[in-house]
Amino acid sequence: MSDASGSIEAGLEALSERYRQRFADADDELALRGARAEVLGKKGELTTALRGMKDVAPDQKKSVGELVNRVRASIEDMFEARLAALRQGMLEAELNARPFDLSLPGRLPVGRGHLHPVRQVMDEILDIFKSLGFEASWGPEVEVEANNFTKLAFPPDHPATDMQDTFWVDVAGADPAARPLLRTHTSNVQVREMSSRKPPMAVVSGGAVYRRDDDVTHSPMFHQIEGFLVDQRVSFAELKGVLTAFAQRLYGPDTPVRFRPSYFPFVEPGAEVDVGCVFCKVEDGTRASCRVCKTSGWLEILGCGMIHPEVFRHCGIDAEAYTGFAFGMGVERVAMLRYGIPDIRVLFENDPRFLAQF
Ligand code: FA5
Repeated sequence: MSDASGSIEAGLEALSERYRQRFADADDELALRGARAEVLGKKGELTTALRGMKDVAPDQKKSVGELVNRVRASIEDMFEARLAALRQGMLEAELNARPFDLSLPGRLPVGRGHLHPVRQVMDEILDIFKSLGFEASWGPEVEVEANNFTKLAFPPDHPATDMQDTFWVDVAGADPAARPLLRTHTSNVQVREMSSRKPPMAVVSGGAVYRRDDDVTHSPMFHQIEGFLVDQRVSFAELKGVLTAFAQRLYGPDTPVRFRPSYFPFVEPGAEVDVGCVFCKVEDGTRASCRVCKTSGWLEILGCGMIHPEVFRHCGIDAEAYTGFAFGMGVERVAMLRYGIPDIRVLFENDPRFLAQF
């Protein structure tokens, strides 16, 4: 062995020993990687030591070369072993640490939520009818054509059944007599209740309905409330009494209420109910005219009428023995009038700055 190769060999062994200690002393991954760069990096100590190779005798170059590779591999192994040990230690520390309590309150104060304004108004309306003796019921939003249209005496070519107005649900192989759709009104609850029980009954129901509508006062999804009462000898007088009591509870006891003739296929006679405009009422109780009521002094709030005998027959109720009335209203419309909201779409944008106002 030449002097050069002997001193390289001794140097490499010392280097290897030094880095075994350096790696052992590194107590995190960053320090460990720093130490590795110092020995194996481009300007690292091992690379520098190899510069001495040029002085090694040609016949010893091979064995010194092999030694260098062994030392490099052994430093690499020491590094990997220490890295694995550090990672294992971190994992164990994490597992042994006190568990993070997900139920702890956040650092920033979080405002309390509340019911959506549409839901608040819907509950208020339902409560008024419940206090008048109506019982609450429920109906599905995906309905068959018969319960939404046919049994309510809509003629088959009625424009409401048109693709323009109704969302039809495409079900392959569905029976054409039971085509599914998204209900366009809550009057399906009338059909379901009257088909499944015997009068007398007074029912109120609220929920989402769907139409292909979209502008500042019409939304593709909105909410309605439906109510109906069936018994012997029910007349238009009871309809007027119940709906007047309702309107005056909702808008105030001195609110004027009027009934205007109107048409719905499932009632006869049919009417629309208007209340005196809540926006242009002046202090002495008289009403001026305003933009919201289009200078008429009246606001339409619901549709109603005496249940058509044809609807009773479709639901298996004796139309000779029973009469009844029904009504339906848009909840968003009531909420918009109550809070002076000019555009229905803000009710569904879920902007917390808007919702926090209710
Ligand atoms: C009906 O839906 C009848 N089922 C109501 C009824 C029930 C009449 C029982 C007689 C007896 P109409 O299509 O007019 O009626 O809708 C009722 C209310 O829903 C409207 O006055 C309006 O306030 C609301 N409305 C209708 N379309 C929309 C829409 N796209 N967005 C928001 N509200 C709407």
